[in-house]
Amino acid sequence: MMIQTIKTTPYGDQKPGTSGLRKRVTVYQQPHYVENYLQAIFDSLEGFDGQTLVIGGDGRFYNDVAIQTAIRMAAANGFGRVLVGQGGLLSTPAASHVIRHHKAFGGLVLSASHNPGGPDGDFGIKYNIGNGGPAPERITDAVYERTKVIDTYKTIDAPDVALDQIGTQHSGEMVVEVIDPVADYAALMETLFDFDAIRALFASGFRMTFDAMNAITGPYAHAILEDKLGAPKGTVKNGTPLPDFGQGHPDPNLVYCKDMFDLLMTPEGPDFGAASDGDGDRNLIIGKNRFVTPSDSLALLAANAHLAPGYKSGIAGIARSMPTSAAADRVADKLGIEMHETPTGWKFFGNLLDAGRVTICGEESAGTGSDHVREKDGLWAVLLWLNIVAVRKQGVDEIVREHWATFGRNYYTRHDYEEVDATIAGKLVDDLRAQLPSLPGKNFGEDLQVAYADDFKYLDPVDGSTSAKQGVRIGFTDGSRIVLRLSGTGTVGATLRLYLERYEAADGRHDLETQTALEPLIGLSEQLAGIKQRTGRKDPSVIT
Ligand code: VG1
Ligand code: CO
Repeated sequence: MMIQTIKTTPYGDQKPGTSGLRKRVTVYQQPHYVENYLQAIFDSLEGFDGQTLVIGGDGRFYNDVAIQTAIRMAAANGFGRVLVGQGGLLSTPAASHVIRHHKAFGGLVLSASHNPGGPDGDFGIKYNIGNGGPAPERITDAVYERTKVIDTYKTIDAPDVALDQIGTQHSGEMVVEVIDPVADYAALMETLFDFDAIRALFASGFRMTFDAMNAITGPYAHAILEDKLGAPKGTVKNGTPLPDFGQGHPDPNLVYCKDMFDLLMTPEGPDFGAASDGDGDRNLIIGKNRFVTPSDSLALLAANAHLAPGYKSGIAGIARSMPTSAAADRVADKLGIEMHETPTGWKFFGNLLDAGRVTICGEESAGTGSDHVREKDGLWAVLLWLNIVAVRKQGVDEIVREHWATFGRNYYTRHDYEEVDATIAGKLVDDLRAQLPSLPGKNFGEDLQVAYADDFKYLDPVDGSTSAKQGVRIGFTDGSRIVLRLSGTGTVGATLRLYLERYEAADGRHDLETQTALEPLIGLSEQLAGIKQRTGRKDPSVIT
């Protein structure tokens, strides 16, 4: 095997964000851009000689090109074996499972998740470690440092691997196994959930619609929901992964899944609607006449997890990202289990899951998951919901209402301002940060008194590492919160995320319209941060 050492020069913009390096496809298409980043990853790792690397992506445009490059470079850098999903496909949670199941050294997950794809869309590369989860900051920081000085990369002169052909091939001396992307994952789901109960639910006439958004979950959803669980053919919509997601925006929220939402609000509509994002790690859950906010979904799944066989002996603890509502905290409190608040991004859950301190994790951005893998998992959340509905023999709306009547309701919304001028956005957050010391104790209107105001800093209780500047948060004595942070996944300008939350007790009013319920906080956040005034925007780009 002739290893080639190719000269290159650094790019200044290869800093991994919340979840890997996400850029426009046109940026990734620059000479040596992919190679530089991959070599920087390999240079930041130790001890992989002869080991296994998992590679797979969400099938978006450029997936195939980057995978062939990655395979040749893995061979040149000394990996002994690569496991790659057929067609280059692996959903993010499936990739996490394959890494764990086959005891791989790590994996490359190629995705820009919910960002649009195609030649003018986005692409992304993320490295996951041997526990199946995204590399922690210690590694992503090292990768970034390496990208700044990289001057050579290693590859081999070998033909492309036939990605469509399941079975063993070689790239140079390295073994390449093309695997069925669905099989291992589907088998794992069968160990966690009561498939008989869900099958009986479908057999009884329960109707569901699942939108795979022309993205990666199509093959998984067809195989699990329709083939194994007996949901009628046609339950899964847009089930073939397309390189440009059919020109859609594979973000399962109420903007891009508006049609499904509308359908679920009609009497003729199905009983249950769900969707997942580009790489299959997010979930949208809508019951008949009831959209479940992701923060509520986390709390509900945690409270009911014991109804599924995989969690029948209970859960060890719950973790949520800081901006996620505190609904789950009330469940943890009642169950008497650990509760953790981490920075945004799944990489911060890995240590807690590995240490067995938490079983279920979630983020307000439509991500929920458990210790079965080390990524959030869209279909897992859907299956757990179905399992709960099947066992409780109640509809989603009824389950949600009972939950609020027991724990109270955390009204919650997120306002995104996308593609804002980065300088204005940075200054806006800095200015709000500067006000923080003066806020505690202050009253705003009749009900709002500031209890604390800070910039979230996380101390990892497992390895003692710290992560500062993870978002500005202003908490009030009644449990309300205003949180503001800059997105770490956008590819153009800056995205400001404003998160608002208000608690209403178990015997309080649970039927207010969300934006109305949060109006005083929306007004106050404008008064304090001045997003509209400073950006000139009249409204948020997306409200979830
Ligand atoms: C967003 C979400 C965050 C999520 C991340 C990756 O990050 O807010 O909760 O973990 O996307 O999700 P940010 O930095 O833009 O707020 V995924 O499905 O895009 O891999
Ligand atoms: Co995703």
